[in-house]
Amino acid sequence: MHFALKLYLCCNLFSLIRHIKLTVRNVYKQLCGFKSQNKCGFAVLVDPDKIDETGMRKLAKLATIAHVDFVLLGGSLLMVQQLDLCINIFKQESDIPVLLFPGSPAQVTPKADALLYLSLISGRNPDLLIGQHVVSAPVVKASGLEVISTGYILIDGGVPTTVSYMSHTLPIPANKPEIALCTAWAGEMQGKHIIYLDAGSGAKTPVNKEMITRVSVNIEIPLIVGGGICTPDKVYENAKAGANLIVVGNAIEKDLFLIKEMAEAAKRV
Ligand code: 1GP
Repeated sequence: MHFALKLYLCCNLFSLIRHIKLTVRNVYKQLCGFKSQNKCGFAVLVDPDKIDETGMRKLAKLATIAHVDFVLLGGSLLMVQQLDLCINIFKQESDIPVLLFPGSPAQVTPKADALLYLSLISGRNPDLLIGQHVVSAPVVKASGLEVISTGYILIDGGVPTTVSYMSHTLPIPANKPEIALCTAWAGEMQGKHIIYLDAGSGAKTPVNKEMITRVSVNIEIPLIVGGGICTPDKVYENAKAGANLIVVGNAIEKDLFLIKEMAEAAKRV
C-alpha cells in the first residue's frame, strides 16, 4: 500500500479511537441518560487515605465485574498525598471513569476523567459557594477535566458528619423535603448540571425516599444520592424513589464484596 495512504488510514483510525474514547468518557451524558430513561447507576466512593495499593487493585477488579458506573475519589481531609497514585493504579486495572469528589481545591488532578465541581448550596458559607471556586479556577480550567457543576445539598443524617463540621454549615432537616426541593430548584435555575443529596459519609440515617422522590420528580437534571447507605435493599429503595446515581463509600470499605449486590440492586430499577 502507498505510504501516504497508510498514513491517512492510520490518522483516521487514531481520530476514530479518540472520538470513541471521548464519547465513552462523557460522564454527564451518561448521567443525563440515566435521568431520561428513569434509570439508576451505581458509584463507589473511595477515600484515598483509607485504601492501599492492594486494596485499590482489588476494588478496581470487583467494580469492573460488578459493572459499577463510576468511581468517586476524594475525602474531607487528605492525610496522605496519594490521589494520583490511586488513579494510576485504578486505571491499570479498570476502564471505569474516575470522578473527583474533592474536599478541597488541592484535590484536583488532570489524571481523573471528570470533576464534580461542588457548590454547597444547602449552606451559607460563601467560601464553599464561590470562594474556593475562584481560587481553584485556573487549575481547573487548565486541567482539561470534564467539569460537572454540582449543586451539593447536605441532609441531616442523624449524626454530626465530617462534611458538616468541616464546612461550618447546617444540614437540611431530614423531615423537610420542601426545603430540599426549593434548594434543588434554586441550584437548577442557577445552572447547576446535577443535584447531589448527601446525608454525609457515615450517616446514621440515609436520605429518605420521600425526599428523594420529591426532589427527583420536580427537577429536570440528574439526581445523585449518597451517605449512610449500607445495604443492597436501601440501594434499591433509593433507586426506586428516583435517584439517578447512588454513591456508597463506607459500607463497601468494610465489605468489598457488597459491590456486586449493590450495583445490581441499583440497576434492577
Ligand atoms: C458521602 O455520599 C457519600 O459523601 C457516601 O457516603 O460513605 O456513608 O457511603 P458513605
